[in-house]
Amino acid sequence: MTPQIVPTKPIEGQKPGTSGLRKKTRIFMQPGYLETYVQATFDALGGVVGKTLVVGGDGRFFNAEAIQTILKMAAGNGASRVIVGQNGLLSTPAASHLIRLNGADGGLILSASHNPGGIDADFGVKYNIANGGPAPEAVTDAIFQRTLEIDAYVTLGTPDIDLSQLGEIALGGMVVQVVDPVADYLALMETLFDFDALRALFGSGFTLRFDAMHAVTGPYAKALFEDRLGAPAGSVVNAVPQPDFAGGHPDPNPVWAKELMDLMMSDSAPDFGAASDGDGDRNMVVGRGLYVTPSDSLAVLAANAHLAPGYAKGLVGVARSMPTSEASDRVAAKLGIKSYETPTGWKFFGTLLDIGHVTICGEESAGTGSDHVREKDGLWAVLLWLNILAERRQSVAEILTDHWATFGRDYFSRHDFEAVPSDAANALMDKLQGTLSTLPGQSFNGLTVTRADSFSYLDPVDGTTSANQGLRLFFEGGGRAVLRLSGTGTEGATLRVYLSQYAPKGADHHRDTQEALRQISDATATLCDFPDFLGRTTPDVMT
Ligand code: VG1
Ligand code: CO
Repeated sequence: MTPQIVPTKPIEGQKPGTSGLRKKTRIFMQPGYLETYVQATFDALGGVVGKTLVVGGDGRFFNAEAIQTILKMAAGNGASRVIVGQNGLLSTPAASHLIRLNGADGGLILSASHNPGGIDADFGVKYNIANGGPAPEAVTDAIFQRTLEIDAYVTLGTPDIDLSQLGEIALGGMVVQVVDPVADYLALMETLFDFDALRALFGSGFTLRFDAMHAVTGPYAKALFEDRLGAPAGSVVNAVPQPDFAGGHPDPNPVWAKELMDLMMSDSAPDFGAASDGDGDRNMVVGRGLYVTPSDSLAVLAANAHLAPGYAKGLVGVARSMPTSEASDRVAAKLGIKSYETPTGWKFFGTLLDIGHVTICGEESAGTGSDHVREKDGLWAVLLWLNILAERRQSVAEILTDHWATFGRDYFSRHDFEAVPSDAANALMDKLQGTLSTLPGQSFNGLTVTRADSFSYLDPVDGTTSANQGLRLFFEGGGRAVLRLSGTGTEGATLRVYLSQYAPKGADHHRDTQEALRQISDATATLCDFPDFLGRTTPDVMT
């Protein structure tokens, strides 16, 4: 079979500096569009001749068609093997694991993560490197550059292949290896957690509700919790992946996982509630009557990880993204281990994990993970929580109360202003950036700014600098506001405002979160002229 060379034209509108490409599904469905991006990726890697790749996605609309396209292109470009999840499914952490386990050269993950799916919603493609993690900026920049100048892609004119059966199929000179998406991932989890203790926990009547949000974690969670660990049938809900996530927004936070939140706040709440996002890398954790912020979850996991067999030797270090609260830093300080503050995005943790500087990482956006893969991992976080609960024999609320009594509490919330006209969002950020140096000493709504800066990160391993990673305002009394623009939205701009307030040991740790953050929120709105730039002061989503 001779590869076909198909003329194409450059792709417009990709955001440089972001991992992969996220666009409206209909844009991806334009003839040649996905092909052009995939070819740009292959070209930026220096080609894929003789290489092994992992390919899979979260099952959203266009997943199946996109995988067929990619398989034919990989074959046309001379790849030797592609490992693909059965029916094209792979969660992001499972794909990361398969890349590592098989020593693959990299992988393509098809997902727009927590963004809605469907023909009128979002689709995405991202490339992961041989360590299993998101491509670093040098690679994403090379891909971006290539999208601007590309003029042809290469494919193989063959019929679609059947991905419903496990096994190997020849596609031109390439082997397509269809694997069970769940099995290897489950085996990895078994090496980290005490499955006997977890089975005993469920055997003792402990109750769980896991909401897969009609996305990719359904089959994983069912196999894990119900089949292996003995949780009663029905513990995992919304477990069948749907192309449009049943019209929902697969973002595990109190707003989009409202059904789960309502249950957990009710009299019939189970002991533990959790949810994951479209591609399975995020997690939400809820105790009976208590939502655990991702920042607190990271801190609690770091403080208690040694209770799980995979972390019994203790942690080397903990890393968090800059907007994430400082709760995990306090744990690291007490444990006498290193803590790192990186820009938003999992790729920045990769170098620290590879060199063994950290064991656990987390982001305020509901991502937590460890050195077992190079992506955040929703089910891993849930299992670590369950392992800790099995050992401590306490409720989530008791563990949190105890944690705050030991370390103090970092009240935290993120306020998102969505679909803001890009001009307005950029003007707001530009103005704030321009006035940063004048802010210290000034008061807004009775609160004085002590320090203000733009976050810049020097990667201690590869020596690269990432500037403009968010504007930070520090207030008297331990409060902080961070402002940055989202890199993952597909409509206008999303302004994220991250608010935190430290309540030290002995202070009141049981206030309403939004109430505890009110003064910082108001001061930030005044300082940034939200009414002028955004025409409003009320965010669309508060998590
Ligand atoms: C968001 C989150 C960020 C996360 C990224 C990818 O980015 O804030 O913490 O790493 O999504 O997560 P942004 O630029 O929109 O704030 V996922 O679950 O989409 O892989
Ligand atoms: Co995700």
